[in-house]
Amino acid sequence: MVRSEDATTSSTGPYNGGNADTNTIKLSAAPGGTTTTAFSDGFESGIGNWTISSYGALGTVYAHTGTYSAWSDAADNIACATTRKSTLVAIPSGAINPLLHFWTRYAIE
Ligand SMILES: [Ca+2]
Repeated sequence: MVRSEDATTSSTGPYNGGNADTNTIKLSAAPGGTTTTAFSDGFESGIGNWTISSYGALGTVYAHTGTYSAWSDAADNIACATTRKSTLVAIPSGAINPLLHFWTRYAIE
């Protein structure tokens, strides 16, 4: 519901004491279609879905949800430590606007 209020200050409008319109029409809508999650992993069941290079492991520090998170460290003189999904994630055919969401934390020195 949207209500407007004029610039008068001697009435009862909630914003500035103006004259508020009497609109009481309420509209609502919900998104159509369905949302399909092709893959989700918060590491609560381990790191079996992932290939973690040297200097990485399952941990309990900085979990975004639950107890566990995965981490990969960058020790001195290591070009790149990675945490990689071991198998491809299949995007359902006909998917519209597929999205990738992930949480990450960096500590850069
Ligand atoms: Ca987690």
